[in-house]
Amino acid sequence: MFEKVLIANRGEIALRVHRACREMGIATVAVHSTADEHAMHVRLANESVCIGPPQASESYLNIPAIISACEITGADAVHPGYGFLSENARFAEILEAHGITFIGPTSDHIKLMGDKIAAKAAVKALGIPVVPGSPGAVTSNEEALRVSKEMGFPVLVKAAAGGGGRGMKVALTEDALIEAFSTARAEAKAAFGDDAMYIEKYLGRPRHIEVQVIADSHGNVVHLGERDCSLQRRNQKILEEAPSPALNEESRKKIGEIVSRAIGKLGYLGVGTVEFLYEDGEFYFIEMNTRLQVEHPVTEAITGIDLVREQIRIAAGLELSFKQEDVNFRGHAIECRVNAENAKTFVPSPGTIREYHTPGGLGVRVDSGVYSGYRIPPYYDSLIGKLIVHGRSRNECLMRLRRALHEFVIEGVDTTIPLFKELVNDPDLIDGNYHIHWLEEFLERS
Ligand code: MV4
Repeated sequence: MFEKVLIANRGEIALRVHRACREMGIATVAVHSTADEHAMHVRLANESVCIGPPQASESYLNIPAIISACEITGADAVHPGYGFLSENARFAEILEAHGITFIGPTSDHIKLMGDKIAAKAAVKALGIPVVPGSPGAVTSNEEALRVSKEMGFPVLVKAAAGGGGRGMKVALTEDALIEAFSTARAEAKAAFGDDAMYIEKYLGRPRHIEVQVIADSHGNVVHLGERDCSLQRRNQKILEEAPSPALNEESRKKIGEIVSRAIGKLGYLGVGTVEFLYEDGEFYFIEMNTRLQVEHPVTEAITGIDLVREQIRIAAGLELSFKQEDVNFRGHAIECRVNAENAKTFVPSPGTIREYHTPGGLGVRVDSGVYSGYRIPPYYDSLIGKLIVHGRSRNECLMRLRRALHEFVIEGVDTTIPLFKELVNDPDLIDGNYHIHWLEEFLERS
C-alpha cells in the first residue's frame, strides 16, 4: 500500500480523498494555490505545498509544479479528484514516467474515452447500445446531409473532442443542418483545436442515467447500479439520485451486466461511469467518464462501498474487496449540490461565510470543506458542498431531505439551498417524473 498520497485538487473532493487516506493509514500531501491557504483539507493534510497563484492554469493545472511537489514530499501516488487533471492522459503518463502512481485508469483508456467518436465505436463493439448516428467522423456537408436524411430529423451534431454538452448543435431540418454542421465544426476547431464531428439522432426528452463500474487489475469487474442525473441546468447537474425512479430491478440488472461485461473486455482499471440517455425504456450510450464523479456519494449511500478507498486499493494492485454478488442495493439516496450562487439567477456569490450549521442525524451526510468564517475564493467553480441523504425508501429519503434542508444554515453568501427547498415539494419531483430539460422548464415557470 502507498505510504503517502498527494491530492491534486481542492475543495470538498480534496477533503473526501484525505478522509479515505486517513482511514487507511496513508499520509496525505495537500497542494494548493495561494487562494486556498486556509482550506480545510490543507489544514488536515499531513503536509502541504503551495503550487502557485489562484488561476487554476498556474496551480491546479500546473503539471511541473505538481510533479515537483511529489518529488519534494516523496509522495508515491497522486489522486486527481474530479475536474482539473483527472482526465488528462498526459498527466497520467508523466506521473508514471516519474515512478508515481496515478490513482485512476490507464492513460490509454483516458485517451480513448476523451475521443467521443472512438469511445462510441469501442463500446458499441463491446455490446453497449449507442445512439443511432453516423458510423464515425463526418467530414463534409454532403456526408452530413446524407447520414441525417438516412436516420431522419431532428439530429444532433457533436464534436469528437467535446463532451459534457460542449460543441453540440441541434438541426431540426435539412435546411438547418448545413448551417448547424458548419457552425459546430468552426466552434469545435476554435475551442478544442479539433474539428472532428459526428452526428446522432436527437432524443427529445430523455433521462440522463449513468452506470457506475469498478474494475481491478485481477480481472474483477463489478457494477454498482445507476444514478439518475437528469436534474441539470446548462449541463451542470443540480440534484442526483440512486436508484433511478425510471428503472426496475430487471432493467438495472440487465444494463449493469452489459456494462460490466464490456468494461471487462476493455481491460479497464479503476472507477468509471458509463453515461446513457434513457428514453421509452431504451438505453443509449453517450459518453464514458474515467474519473471519480461529484455524485459518487449517492452510490456509496445505497451500496455501503467507499469508492475512494477502492480506487486507492486498485491503484496499489489489490483485489476488489467484494464481488458482484456481495453488492446489495439498499434504500434510496439523493444528493443536492450546494453552490455559492443565487438560487434564482445562478450568479456566483463568492465571499465570507458568516453563520454555518450543517444538518445531521440518521441518513444525512454533508461533504464540504467550508466552515464559519471561511472565505470562498472567486476563482473556482461555485460548488461548496454536497448534502447526501439516504432513506429506506424514496419517500423516506425525500422526507429526510426536507428536514435536512430546513436545518442547513449558510449565511453571508447566496446558495442553491432555497431552490432545493422548492424542488422537494414539486409534484413531478416527488413522483420522479422528470427528464433532462425538466429543471430548465421548472425555472422558466417559477
Ligand atoms: C444528446 C442529447 C440528445 N440526443 N444526444 C449533452 C451532454 C453530453 N454528455 C451529451 N448531451 C446530450 N446528448 C442525443 N443524441 C441531449 C444531450 C443533453 C444532455 C444530456 C445529458 C445531460 C444533460 C443534457 C442537457 C442537454 C442536452
